[in-house]
Parts: sequence; C-alpha cells; structure tokens
Amino acid sequence: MDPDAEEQMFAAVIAADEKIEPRDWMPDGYRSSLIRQMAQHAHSEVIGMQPEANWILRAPTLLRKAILIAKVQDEAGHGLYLYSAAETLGVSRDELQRLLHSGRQKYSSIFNYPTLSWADMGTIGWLVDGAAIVNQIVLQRTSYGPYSRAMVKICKEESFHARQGYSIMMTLVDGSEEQKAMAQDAIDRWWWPALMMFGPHDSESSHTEQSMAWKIKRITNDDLRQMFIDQTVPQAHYLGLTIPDPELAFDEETGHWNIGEIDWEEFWATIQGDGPLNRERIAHKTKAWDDGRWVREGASGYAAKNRSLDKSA
Ligand code: BYC
Repeated sequence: MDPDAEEQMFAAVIAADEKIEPRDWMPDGYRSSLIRQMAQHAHSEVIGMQPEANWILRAPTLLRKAILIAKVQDEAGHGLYLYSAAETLGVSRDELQRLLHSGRQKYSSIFNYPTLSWADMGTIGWLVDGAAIVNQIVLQRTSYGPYSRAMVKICKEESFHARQGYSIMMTLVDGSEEQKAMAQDAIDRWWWPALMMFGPHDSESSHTEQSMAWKIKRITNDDLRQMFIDQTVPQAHYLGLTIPDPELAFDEETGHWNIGEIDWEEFWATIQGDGPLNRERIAHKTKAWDDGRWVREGASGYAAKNRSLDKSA
C-alpha cells in the first residue's frame, strides 16, 4: 500500500472508533506515545507493589493478609499484561526496564509516598485503585487493541481492589477512637497525591491534545479528576471522614464538587525524581531486577534448549 493510503487507512480506523492492531501501519508519534504511556502504566503497576508489600507481614488478621497478598500479586500480573502489550509495538521488556531504572521513563507519582500505617492499605485500595479505575475504565476504549484488551481484565481486578480498600476503611471507622484517627490521618496524607495521579491541568499537559486526537486518551486529565472527586467525596462523607480541603464545596449549578488548588510544585518535583521515596523505589526495583537475572537466564536458556530439541526431533 502506498504511504498516503496507509495514512488514510489509519485515520479511517480512528474515525470509525475501531482498533489499531500491532501489524497495522501507524504514525511514528502514535507508536512512541503509546510506548511511553503503556510503559509508564506497566512500571506503575510494578513499582506500586512496594508500598503495599510493606504491610503484608503486618496485616492485622490472616484474612486481611491473604487478601493483600492476592492484591499485590494482581498488580504484578497487570504489569506483565501491559509489558506484553507494549512489546507488540516493537520494544523489548528489557529495554523498558533499562529506561525505568535509568530514570528515562516515569511511573505514577503516587507510589513515591510512604505507607505509614495499616489505614494506608485502606486508602490505597479506596483512593489509589479508585482513581486508577476511573482512568482505566475509559482506557478500555483506547484506540490501540492490545492496550484496550489488557484494560478489560485489569479493570475487573481493580474493582475488587477498591472494594477491599473501602472495606478496611469501614472497619477502621467503626472501631476505636485510635482506629478512626488512623483512618483520618491516612486520608489527610493520600487525598492530594491521589488527585495528582490524573496528571497536570489540561492547559499544562503536553500530550493530551494529540493523544485525544489519536483516541489514545478518551477523556482529559481535568475531566477524569473531576469524575473521581464527584464519586469519592460522598464515599468519604459516608465513612464520616473529613476531606483535607477547606475549599471543598458542592456547586449546585454544575452538580460538581469544587476543590482548592493542587500543590503543583509538589507534583512536578515528585515526577522529576524528588518526591519522598523516589530513590528508594528505584533502588529497590533495580536490585530486584539484578537479583532475578539468574532466573531470567535460566528460563531463557531452558526455552532455547527446548527449541533446539524441537528442531532436531
Ligand atoms: N505520575 O501530558 P501529560 C495502579 C507526566 S497503577 C507521573 O498529561 P499524559 C495501582 C507524563 O507522563 C496504574 N508522571 O501526560 C498499582 C508526562 O511526562 P513525559 C496507574 C505523570 O501521558 C499498584 C508529563 O507528566 N495508572 O493502578 O497525556 C497499587 C505531562 O503529563 C503523572 C496509569 O499509569 C503522574 N501522576 O497523561 C495500586 C494510567 N501525570 O511522559 C494501584 C495510564 C502526568 O512526557 N496513564 N505525568 O515525560 C495515563 O492515563 C496518562 O499517562 C496520565 C498522564 C493521565 C497519567
């Protein structure tokens, strides 16, 4: 097919709301933008295991421990689907690890905050997975087939994650004064970072306009953030918790909750590597990658041996 026809075919598939598949022609910018976003998404799932793994050995009951282990394992699985989906764009998983470890690719800002109490397991499930679901439900309609299909399974698991988080919060707010205070302290620390997960204001977002045109993103950062706020404020009120924002107010005319200004300096510092735990997160991830080298080498050696046995049979 001549280049003009290929470009027209791509534009027609996007306009018709159909999916671009790995072997289809796509603009270089579309490919690189997808690799960037999908890699960042995969890295977030994997780095996101660290703050929660911190509490597995200290879970208050055996049941809570089993649930938390299952959740953390799910996050590893999400990372694997997303790395596999990114590989369909012609980049290797090893290369993506190198880009993450060297700071050339990002992961979600939220995972640079410490998990200081058991209530943080509740707020991560409720707010962090809750924010991720709002973003990811929409990504099920993203224009790249493998990314969109990975999102379907991920969203199902994230719903369970959000519920287990809310269940922890319900238990805490029904408990002693200390437990209620622990729940309030957790929302005080996690509310604003959760809102930052949706990225900068649309006016400051370098990728939104093009990503919306290519239907990689379907809803803008600010609109997704507003959806999350509107769904979450009533949930906080139901728990009897106070959202740490004196400017929070319901606007009768628009039907939306208005918030105060996000601390954008904190956001930019965190995504540029200067958040509370950026260095620790990457050091831990790099060590796990280095420690696992013998497993990867063993597995690929075994696969190579089987391939040569197949050929000689
Ligand atoms: N953190 O132009 P913009 C989970 C960067 S994990 C860090 O708006 P875009 C879970 C952005 O990359 C699921 N960086 O970008 C796991 C860009 O920098 P570069 C997490 C951020 O891509 C374990 C620059 O800022 N979800 O659920 O159009 C336990 C300008 O931004 C952030 C995803 O990863 C941030 N928050 O939109 C529990 C969702 N925000 O790349 C739960 C997938 C912005 O030019 N990603 N940046 O150097 C997305 O939907 C989009 O990439 C974003 C940003 C909405 C995040």
